[in-house]
Amino acid sequence: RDEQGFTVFFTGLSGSGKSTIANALRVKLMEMGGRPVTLLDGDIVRKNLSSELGFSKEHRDLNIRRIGYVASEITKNGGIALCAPIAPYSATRRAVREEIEQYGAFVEVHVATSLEECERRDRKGLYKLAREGKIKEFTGISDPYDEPKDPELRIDTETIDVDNCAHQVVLKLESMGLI
Ligand code: GGZ
Repeated sequence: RDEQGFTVFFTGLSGSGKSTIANALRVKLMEMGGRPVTLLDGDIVRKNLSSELGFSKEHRDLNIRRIGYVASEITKNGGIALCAPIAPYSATRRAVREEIEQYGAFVEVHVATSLEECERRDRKGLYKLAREGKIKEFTGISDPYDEPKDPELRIDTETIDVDNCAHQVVLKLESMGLI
């Protein structure tokens, strides 16, 4: 049995479905038994680890580096870390990848829900507020999102359901020999 630690790093727009898929994946991995799984969700990290940070490039980068550091420690110790921040900057994602690959595998999953679809769903009403200028520096509206060029996996949430999305990640992890 392979006990190499690894990190699954979801990236995508607000409302793309990162948290939902990461949670479904967490349940699947836990059902497989044995190994501890730590979910570093965007919301939870912002509340507990990055509560003083806003959404400038500097603060987003600091937030992602903190997530990367925690994930690298988990990976180093043979655990499984699931991260689900927006992580809009490709250079920062690459830095986190390099940090984690010293200790185990880094599996970047682009939750590729289009801006149009995220805005149409607008589950939390944030896109509307961003369009009205009531939220500044909002990713996709008034702040950048660098599309991942070469992720291990790209998921289309517009045509497949959550359970199936999580299953695709499981298949990828199996094909990489990680589970
Ligand atoms: C993007 C924002 C912003 C701005 C508040 N831009 O859908 P949500 O609500 O739950 O997910 C978004 C979350 C993004 O935090 P992250 O830590 O994932 O971002 S980053 O990786 O860039 O550090 C959204 C909410 O916070 N939110 N203001 N201006 N998202």
